[in-house]
Amino acid sequence: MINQRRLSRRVLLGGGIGLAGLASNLLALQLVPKGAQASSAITKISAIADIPRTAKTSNKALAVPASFATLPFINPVEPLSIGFDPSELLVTSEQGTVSKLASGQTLREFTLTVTPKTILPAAGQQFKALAVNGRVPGPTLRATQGDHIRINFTNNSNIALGMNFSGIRSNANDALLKFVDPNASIVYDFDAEFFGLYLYQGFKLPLAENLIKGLYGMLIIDPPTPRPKATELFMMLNGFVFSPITQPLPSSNQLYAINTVAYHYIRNPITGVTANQLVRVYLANVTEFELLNSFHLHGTVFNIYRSGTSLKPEETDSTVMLGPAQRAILEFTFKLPGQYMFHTYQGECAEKGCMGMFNVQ
Ligand SMILES: [Cu+2]
Repeated sequence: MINQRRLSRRVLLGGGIGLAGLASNLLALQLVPKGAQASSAITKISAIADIPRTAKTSNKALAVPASFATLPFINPVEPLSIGFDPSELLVTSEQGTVSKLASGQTLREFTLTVTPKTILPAAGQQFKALAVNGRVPGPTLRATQGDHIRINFTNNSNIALGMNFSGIRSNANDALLKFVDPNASIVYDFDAEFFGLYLYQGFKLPLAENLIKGLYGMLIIDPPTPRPKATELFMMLNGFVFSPITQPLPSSNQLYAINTVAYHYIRNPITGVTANQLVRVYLANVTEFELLNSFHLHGTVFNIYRSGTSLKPEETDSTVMLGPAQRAILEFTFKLPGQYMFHTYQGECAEKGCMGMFNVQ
């Protein structure tokens, strides 16, 4: 108990102080009864992402620090009501159906289907999304450099749209030139030529509402020699606008999140991480309208691999800024057990949902 208290104080002192309100919120975290903290530890993380997980997440409503009660969008969302759980999205990736082409090259086939879906980024805040495979973000697709990727894409929405694969050298990327009609399908074929952290992103008209509709997901191309073993997490910084989009376009969103549901990882802190264990976050910014979004982590520093296209980190920091559609791989360890908050450094975005917590053992 003494250690716990001393650690909390240290995290408080070492954490970000630039955001008004966060320090006091963090202080309040120390006051949560131990039992409440334990009951909130529900997210199980597999050691590496491509090991099938047997752990299940609990969906029960969780206690949050008292001072968080005044924040907008803090009330819990029942994952079963929207058909996907951000605790699952955080740790789940797809390897595709694997076979060999006549050339001997590995073929990975994925299926992506766009369907209109009403989601709940916060309690009582319905949003009409275009979900990919029933979820926002769409599935994290994973291949290895040298593979051939085939994506069987079906548009079950009522508007024409196409999927773009950012950073891939292929004319499969001309989504704007190859809109897929409602209830029609197309096959995207391309090589996983260079390792990195990429995006797939839908295009439709009007262009101004592309990202907020939820038409996106990560495409990870792993290097031929895998990165070191780590606990791997997939986080997309996203946002939503509930009012109709009109000209002039808004300069901000009305709700922000990591993986769609505001404050999800505050109510459901990430567990399964121990001190001195390597954590790797695949981070992408798909926030529309803001010029920048960011990820800041308390109490440690991370190596930053921008776009995931290098095996050498470009910098080491506790904050990374990302423009729209930019990505980075972050690697870090926690020196000591305890609670570690993460959030965007854009204050408005943090106070409207873009925050979370690690409970490190
Ligand atoms: Cu902070």
